[in-house]
Amino acid sequence: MGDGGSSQAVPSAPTRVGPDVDVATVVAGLREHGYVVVERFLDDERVAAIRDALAPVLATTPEGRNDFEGFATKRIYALFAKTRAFDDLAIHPLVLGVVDAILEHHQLSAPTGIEIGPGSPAQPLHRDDQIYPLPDPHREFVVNTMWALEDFTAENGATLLVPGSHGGQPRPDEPPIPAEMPAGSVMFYLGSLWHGGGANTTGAPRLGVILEYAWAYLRAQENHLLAVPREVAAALPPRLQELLGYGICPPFVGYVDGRHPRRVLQG
Ligand SMILES: O=C(O)CCC(=O)C(=O)O
Repeated sequence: MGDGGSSQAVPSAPTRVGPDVDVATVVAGLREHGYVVVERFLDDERVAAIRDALAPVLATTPEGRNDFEGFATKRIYALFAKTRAFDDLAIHPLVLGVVDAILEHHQLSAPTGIEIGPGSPAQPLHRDDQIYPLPDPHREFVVNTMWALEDFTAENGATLLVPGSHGGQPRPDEPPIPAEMPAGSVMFYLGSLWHGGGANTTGAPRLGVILEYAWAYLRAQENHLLAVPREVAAALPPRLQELLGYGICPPFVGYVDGRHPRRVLQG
């Protein structure tokens, strides 16, 4: 009897997992498919608390200025200046474990609330790593998380993505699929995955928050040092401070007057 080793199919990593998933399973799914949805990571109570915290912020947030932002879409920039609702999630062990595994040294790049308004058309498909003009193929240097603050459906603008389109490929021909997920889910996706916000054909907005991480040797999309007031940053957990720019990348990228930036923050 042969050992059958060469003919055995390698089991595919899942793209949908439950909230008790481990880091290795998410990383395997990301490497194979470019995205993984962790369903119901947050319970209903937490989702409601986040929505309550964001409601007054959204009330004063203008709609977008171009096709990419979406003329009927509101974007909450400077998120960590405006709410404490994501402090623990940005440094959750599952999130950091996954981002550590793919990026090693990283920082928050573009933490943004995204409320796609009724009637909004689909956002152009794009890759989050495209803003950095580096030739393909390259190592993954962006990992994003999309936190669903209500059920994401094909109708209300669930993020559209092309499974397996990561790794430095040109824009794929096949149509994207909607990443439908129940409220409280978080979707991890690689910066090289082709995706975009979906069209919202319903009468209600679709609210999600992206916490995007980028390789720490790159410039973060948002300048957190100016976006988040220093006294706010000083009260944050140390790991979150680092992710918001008060950290160094080995050996010493990001120093301030020869010292670790956290020492400057602490005065
Ligand atoms: O809102 C979404 O579902 C995705 C938005 C997005 O990809 C972006 O703005 O870069």
